[in-house]
Amino acid sequence: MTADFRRKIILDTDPAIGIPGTDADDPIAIMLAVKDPRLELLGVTTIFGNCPPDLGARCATQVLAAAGRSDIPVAIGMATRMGGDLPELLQQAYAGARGKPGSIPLPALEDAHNHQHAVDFIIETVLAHPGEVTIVAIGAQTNIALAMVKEPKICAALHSIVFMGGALGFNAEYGRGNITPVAECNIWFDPQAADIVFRSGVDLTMVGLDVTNPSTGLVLAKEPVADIDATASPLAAMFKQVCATFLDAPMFEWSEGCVLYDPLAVAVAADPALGEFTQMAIAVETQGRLTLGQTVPQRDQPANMRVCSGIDGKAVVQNIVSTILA
Ligand SMILES: [Ca+2]
Repeated sequence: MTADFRRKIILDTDPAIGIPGTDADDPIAIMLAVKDPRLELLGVTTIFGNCPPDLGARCATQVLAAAGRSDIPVAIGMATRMGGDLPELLQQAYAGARGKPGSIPLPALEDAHNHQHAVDFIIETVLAHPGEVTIVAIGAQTNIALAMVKEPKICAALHSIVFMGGALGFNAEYGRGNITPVAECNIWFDPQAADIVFRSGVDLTMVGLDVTNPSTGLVLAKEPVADIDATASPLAAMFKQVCATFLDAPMFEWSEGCVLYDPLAVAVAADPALGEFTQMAIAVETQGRLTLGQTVPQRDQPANMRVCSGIDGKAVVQNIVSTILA
């Protein structure tokens, strides 16, 4: 890597800060995307997931402000799946605590986005930098799939997509599913969208539950979070606050600490040789009654993505923390 090269990325995310019952990994991924010197963050696009996308835009704006990067645009994306519906469990969650600001004050909505829809932001930004933009997708893939449908030229114009999503079962304990026994959240949230992305022909890298789990060491434990000096910078304070919300009300009972699912996708975008990778053909189940959203290896098909199959999670976590706090 040369010193003057920075990979241009758009971060498509479902960030929530200070909202009980949400994950801390999206805001940490935004912080890493801003701070990693190998990346140039062109914009943040929000999608439904941890919270609705308009609330997510307010959260992203607050994180960018803490990082001193209010110049980075935030565009609000889809509030539903491509089909226009929203999973029942999210409708219920958004009617409760996950539909409104929590313990961290947020800017008003009119101050929290660039007044352009995420789908159009993706299209315009990718076409403005042909061959250069990587989308790091760390939520449902609805915005990206709709951008591909609305302007198919972006498929040839994209450099690549790195996504956190899916589960293949390499890891018997964690590598199957987290929202259903066989499906991972981001893919299950909109299987039709993932199917379009997987068949797009774009250079794809999958960072799934097989590596984003406690067995690889990819856990930000309580102790290092407690050790962060919140007076060091607004970003350090935000980092600590965001982790505290998650540690107080974890989304999954996998471990004591924050599993850094989404930041790993950002880290892989910054360093494509970060772990071990396997070329595979992966399809998405879009029909199954019990298997909706399952990511299925296709033995007889040509590979359509490189799959992250091994990482030194402990080293990755240390690197992420030191990069954000640098
Ligand atoms: Ca996410």
